[in-house]
Amino acid sequence: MDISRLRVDGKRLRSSLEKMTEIGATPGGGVQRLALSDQDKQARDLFVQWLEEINLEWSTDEMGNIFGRRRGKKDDLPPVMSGSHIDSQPRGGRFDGILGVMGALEVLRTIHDRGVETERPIVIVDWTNEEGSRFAPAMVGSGVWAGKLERNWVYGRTDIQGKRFGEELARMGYQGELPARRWPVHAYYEYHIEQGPILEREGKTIGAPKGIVCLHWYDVYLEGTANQVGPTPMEGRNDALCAAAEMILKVNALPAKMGGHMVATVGEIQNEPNSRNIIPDRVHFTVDIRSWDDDLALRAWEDVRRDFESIARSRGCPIRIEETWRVEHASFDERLVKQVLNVAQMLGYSSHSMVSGAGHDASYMSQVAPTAMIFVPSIGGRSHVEVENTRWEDCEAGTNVLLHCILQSALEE
Ligand code: HGY
Ligand code: MN
Ligand code: MN
Repeated sequence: MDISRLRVDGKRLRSSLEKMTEIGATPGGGVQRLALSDQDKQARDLFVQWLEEINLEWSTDEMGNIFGRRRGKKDDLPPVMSGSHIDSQPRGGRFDGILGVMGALEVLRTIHDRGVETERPIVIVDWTNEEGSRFAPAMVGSGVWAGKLERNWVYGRTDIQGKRFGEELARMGYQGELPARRWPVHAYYEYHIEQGPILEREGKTIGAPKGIVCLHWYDVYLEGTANQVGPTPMEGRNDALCAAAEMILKVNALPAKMGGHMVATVGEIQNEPNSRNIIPDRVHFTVDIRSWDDDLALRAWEDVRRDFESIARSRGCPIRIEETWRVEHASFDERLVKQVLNVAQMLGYSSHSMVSGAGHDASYMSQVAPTAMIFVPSIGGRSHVEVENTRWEDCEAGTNVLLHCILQSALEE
């Protein structure tokens, strides 16, 4: 069989994605499948059912990562691995993460249907809690598996209701016996929507990122003095929300102040008691700083942290800061990145080299195995929103590139 003529079944890929979209579907046309939620479980159940349909042995480790394995002729060789995540953002998009899992599944279905034998085994993976929205930080499934995060620390993380990660994982029924501990991987490919405007602006179909920026996450807690808003004079107030407001604008001004390519965002805030006629006395907000230059991101944090402390002093609002999580910028394997570009060209797709501003499990995988990603365009550059969208032809194109990258690596001795 001339392997180079193999192509995936775009209709079957679309049907699987549409079935997954029904799980946690939101009124605005997006999905909500928060990590370890009932919707995450439902989607996982469907995923393993599909793995069984193509006779894949599957397993779950103690982080709930799901691995489906297809044997190779030389089955003891390190496998080629591909996957992403099933969990989503609140009111998230229909493609983020799930495209990479369904894409890898479509590749395995195609190989299965055509009876292709590969030298190396192939492993498909769903990584637990890539998003880090319900339980911070992000990418904990791949982070523990790669040996970069400590399992019990992750188990102890809580969501806004105080539910613990480890208990929710057990409740959901995907807390496996297998240790979440890495084993040798020959090549890891992650297929994902770009989540930005570059491919659409350049008119290109396939993105080949050279890597992913660093992600630094912080949590800031402020204490004020609650009081009745009417009788309490303005001077002498310790208004925790006003302190937070000043700090949030400092975060927003940080990239321009520091120069260099960086983004800095406050995405989440809780304000208590959150009543219109009580001066707020407890505020929590998050800070997300990203840059290709890890040192610049660290210097930026030190700078804004000094501002936070002086604002807290001047407003008489004691501050507590948690340096929650940092993952270094990821540099992908040059040979595999080149392979993505060559395969795109072989298949007749236009391509573009870039850097990923979004974090992915490939951030951790690149620290322990040769890694590359394949991007397809996000319409309007939108993601983490219900209107997130990618053309079906582009979904099929990216999956064809994934198919031939996996095959080329799996046929290597
Ligand atoms: O934060 C990110 O970029 C990813 O969606 N976890
Ligand atoms: Mn993602
Ligand atoms: Mn995401």
